[in-house]
Amino acid sequence: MVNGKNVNVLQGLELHTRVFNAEEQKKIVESVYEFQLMGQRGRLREKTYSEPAKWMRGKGRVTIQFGCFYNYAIDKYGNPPGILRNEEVDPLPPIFKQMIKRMVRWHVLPPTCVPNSFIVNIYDEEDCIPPHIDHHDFLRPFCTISFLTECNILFGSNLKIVGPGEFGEFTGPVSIPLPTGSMLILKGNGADVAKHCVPSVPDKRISITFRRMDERKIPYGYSPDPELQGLQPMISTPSRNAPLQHNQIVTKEPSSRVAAPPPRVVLKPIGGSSFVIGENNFPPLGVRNASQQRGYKKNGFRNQQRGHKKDGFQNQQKGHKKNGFRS
Ligand SMILES: O=C(O)CCC(=O)C(=O)O
Repeated sequence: MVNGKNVNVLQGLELHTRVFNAEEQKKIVESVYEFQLMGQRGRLREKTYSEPAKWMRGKGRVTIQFGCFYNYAIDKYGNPPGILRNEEVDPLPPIFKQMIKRMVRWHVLPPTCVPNSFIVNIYDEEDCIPPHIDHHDFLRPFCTISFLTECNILFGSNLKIVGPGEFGEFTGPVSIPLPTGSMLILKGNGADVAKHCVPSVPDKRISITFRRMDERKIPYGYSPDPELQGLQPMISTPSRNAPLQHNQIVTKEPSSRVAAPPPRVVLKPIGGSSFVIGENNFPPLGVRNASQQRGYKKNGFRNQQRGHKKDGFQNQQKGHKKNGFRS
């Protein structure tokens, strides 16, 4: 109930699973760790990287912002939450632009709302994100992609903080699991009526939230990226599946109808259809060079790597092979 009326707070949410395969997830995660290291070494613009002091359990979420600087809360200069147009952050790196291209080509995001900014959230075990509605300095739809560890995201017009509030314990009417490699699209009521939050996560987790800035809020020093101009969805063949009639979020894995490659855009919750995607449409994400590999090992990411295995990369890999799901 919202203002005494029955409202479907899930309207507008879509969960697309297996948008990025295990190998791609690994490359993206490695890239995130490289940026984290650069941030720690002062090699990113000051506002790009933020690592709060770990003064309390569940309070240490690292953020890396590209495209614009989003001010989460009123700052010491009195700036309200929103995009700070005077601040500069680093531009979108290549691997993340490839991700954006895929979202548009696979009909996951419309060409009218191509993301031009994103925030990486690096959660340690027990970190959380409290209930919020994303600022309207960003257009709808926007999306968040999950890596390393599956967790739940809660939605509701009235999310409750349980206990003292600092510990990431929240409750809400709807809990949606976010599998690794999946992309959650937020628009409609799901973005604007419902709040969402991620309660304290069970293990290390990374999410990347891609958003398009409102034209009026674009930073003064920002130049549009030519690579992201004029992106168009791929021509698609409507499936013979009947459109889904429900208005609840539903997840499907890639269909086994098509021999190779299987469709990866798998869900359109309301009156949508699936798409059959042709071959060679998406080059593998991110080609790594030897020095990057060295950096990865040298910087202690091996431990993370073990974490990956524990968190199911290997299982996913087996799944991909079984289903012939390849780039
Ligand atoms: O970590 C997530 O999946 C959610 C991120 C989020 O809500 C945000 O960046 O505003």
